[in-house]
Amino acid sequence: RVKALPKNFVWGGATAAYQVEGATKADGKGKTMWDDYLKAQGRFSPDPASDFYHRYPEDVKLAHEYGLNAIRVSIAWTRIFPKGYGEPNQAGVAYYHKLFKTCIENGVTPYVSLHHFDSPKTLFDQGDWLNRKNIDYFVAYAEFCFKEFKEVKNWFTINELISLSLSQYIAGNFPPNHHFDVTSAIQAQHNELLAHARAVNLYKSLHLNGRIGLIHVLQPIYPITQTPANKHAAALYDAFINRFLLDGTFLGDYSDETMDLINEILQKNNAKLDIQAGDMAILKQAATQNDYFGLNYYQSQFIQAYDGPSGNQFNGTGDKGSSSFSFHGVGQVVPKAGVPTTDWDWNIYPKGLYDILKRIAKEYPNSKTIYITENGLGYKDQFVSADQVIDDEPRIDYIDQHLAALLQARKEGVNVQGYFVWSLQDQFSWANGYNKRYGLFYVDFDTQKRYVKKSAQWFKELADTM
Ligand code: BGP
Repeated sequence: RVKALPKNFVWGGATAAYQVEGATKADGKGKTMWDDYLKAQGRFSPDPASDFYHRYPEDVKLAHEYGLNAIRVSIAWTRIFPKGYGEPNQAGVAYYHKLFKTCIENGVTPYVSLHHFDSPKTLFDQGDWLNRKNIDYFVAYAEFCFKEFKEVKNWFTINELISLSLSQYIAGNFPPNHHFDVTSAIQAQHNELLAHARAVNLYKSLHLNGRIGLIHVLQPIYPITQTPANKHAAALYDAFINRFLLDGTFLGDYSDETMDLINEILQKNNAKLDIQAGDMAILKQAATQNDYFGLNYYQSQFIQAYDGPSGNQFNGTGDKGSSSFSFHGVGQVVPKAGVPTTDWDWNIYPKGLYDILKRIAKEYPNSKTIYITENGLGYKDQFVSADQVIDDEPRIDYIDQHLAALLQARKEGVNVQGYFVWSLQDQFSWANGYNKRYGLFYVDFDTQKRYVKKSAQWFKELADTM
């Protein structure tokens, strides 16, 4: 097991507004793209989630007591602008001032994202990120937050552009549930990159005393065997989910090699990408202005070449072995012997984190300082009794192995300065509901009581080594 943390390491827990706050109708909050969708689906409710809207003082205090010096939170766009634009909702503004104050008073530095999968319903109905006007609305919302929340010194624009676009338009497990709509998936990525870049350029021009970046989840893609066809499949899928976004963010340009791969995918799927005059200049200007990079890592994928029809099955229940993913002309996800998986079929592969950190440092030096902004294990934690600490040993193993990978990369010169576990407390998972738990603290969703897990105690022991 990892014995000690580096001095001054950022040691945090992560949350996202819609997954923890609950109170989806409180104090003038507007609907997100999820509210009506979840209701119609009838599987689970986003209320009260972890009731963080009311219980944040308790959670922040727990974070502090268990040695965390940082927390990731997101601002719910629709608490500030219920429709996504217009007049700010003062009750929402007041809530976030109180939250940030509580964090700062407890020595738990807030790292704040502006968009974490919770697009305003009004804007979602107008095309969400596929509508270029959405970019203007986002930048206006960002500008308001930058100027209003001066106490925030660490910003992230958007969380996981690829997960949003892939889940909305390829895998179909987020609204509007399109399957293999390749045009929308690539266009949403480009438009979100533009929104990010414009927000960064604006933030820098305001000369505020703080830092800004964005968050990508990266999934290293390995060919299942080293045949030329499998290697090419891996390169294609890597371009689609990692490289296009990394190039756009840190080169401010899609390299020729990246575009060759992307164009091959587009051509095979009768899809297209619209890049307008001036777009690339905006990306270019932002590429060197990011202060840091938030890297989320959960898993790697193993790919084999595939030319059959696209199709997928999403495992949103935790029934092991129920997922599949085949992308026409790109590749098919296959299991790799010897690589364990979670109940939701996510590969547990810490070496992937080491590999991706080394790659980022080498190929994208503009990423500057890296923080692991999410990593953790979805697990069916078992509550025994109120006086018994919840035993989540597999989570400790998972985090420990990934921390070891991080520290190894750091030893070899990669500038990683922090780690946020996903998640601080158990919370609502978008397409999985409530049985996929990630927290250091167990939440009884009926009573909203918090209980300590073994992983929280272990987190504290490590914090004490700093
Ligand atoms: C990331 C998201 C989080 C979180 C996490 C775990 O993609 O940024 O919001 O949910 O993954 O994913 P899931 O809840 O699907 O298990």
